[in-house]
Amino acid sequence: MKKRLIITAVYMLMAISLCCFTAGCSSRPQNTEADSNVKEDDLIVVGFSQVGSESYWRNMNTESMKSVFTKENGYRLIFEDAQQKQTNQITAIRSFIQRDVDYIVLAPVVETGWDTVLSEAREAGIPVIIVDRQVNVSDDSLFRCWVGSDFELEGKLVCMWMSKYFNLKGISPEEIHIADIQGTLGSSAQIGRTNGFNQMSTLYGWDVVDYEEGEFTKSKGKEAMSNILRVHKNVNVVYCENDSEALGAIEVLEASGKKCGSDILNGETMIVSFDGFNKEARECIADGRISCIGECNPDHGPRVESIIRKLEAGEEPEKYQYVTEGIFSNTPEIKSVMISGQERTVTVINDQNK
Ligand code: GYE
Repeated sequence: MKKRLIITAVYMLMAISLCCFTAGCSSRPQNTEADSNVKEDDLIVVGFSQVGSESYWRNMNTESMKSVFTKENGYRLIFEDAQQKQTNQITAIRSFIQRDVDYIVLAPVVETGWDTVLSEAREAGIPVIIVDRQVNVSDDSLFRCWVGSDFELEGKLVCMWMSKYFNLKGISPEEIHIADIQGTLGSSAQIGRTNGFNQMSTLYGWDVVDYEEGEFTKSKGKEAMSNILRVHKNVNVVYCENDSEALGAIEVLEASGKKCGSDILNGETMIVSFDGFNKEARECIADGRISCIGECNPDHGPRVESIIRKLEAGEEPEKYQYVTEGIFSNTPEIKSVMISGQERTVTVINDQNK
């Protein structure tokens, strides 16, 4: 920011002296070459290291970021896709430091392993904003702030919805044989959703039959579902840690002759998942093949932009900013779920609003 201010001041002085020389100080500066340079140099340069393009959620998140960090809004965005690899993210951050960007925005693939590179950013005096998943660092002054979802709460809310549904239909805990298709191991979204699931399944006494890694992708979701079906013939609920995995799981279940739906007492397999903004997943909720989705909002672009505006104005943004999220389902009887004093509304998705 300091660098931009100095450059801007130098160009302003140049423009003023040019104006005084050619037309006297009473007229406004003409559109000189120096002016157009001022505009380019005045842009706030943001280096964004994105996880990858593993899921529908991720693509929407990328779009959200790209749509706000535009030249018209006063930014130059350097976007790097890490293809789900932390080493690529570390390389990207180092290249941002070399290019002396104004801000580094990091959507970290996993939580650990960031201390060294974030110290390098701090030494270079570049503020780091963490978005979506979190980092687990020894010193949290290595980043200015974080904005994203409470993944453990999301997990608990979905489990709470299931419990309400089972009570409503008179399904007892021993009848629940549930498998968890996990997201990328070590990512906050996986850690939180798995923790929420573990706590609630223990609390309710469900029979947890398996955990399989699905890496948040449709193809891995399919592999995971095939593995589960091979070993656990009795599985009747699948807790998918995102919609991409859920769509993969549904394909496999249907190909093996099973019907996806909430009526587990009559042989259906219940699918629950997270995210909720993808068209295909919303159609599955509307037609009953997905029973419940914990909302995970991907629209972080405007949130990160407002953090940068605060920092530019010399204000201190809140360190941890949690986005409030609800639940999507097709069951009108369950209107809300409440956990740890937090009540969340259930939005019913049907053919009209899918
Ligand atoms: O739920 C999943 C994506 O970190 C919240 O990552 C994000 C998760 C999201 O691949 O679809």
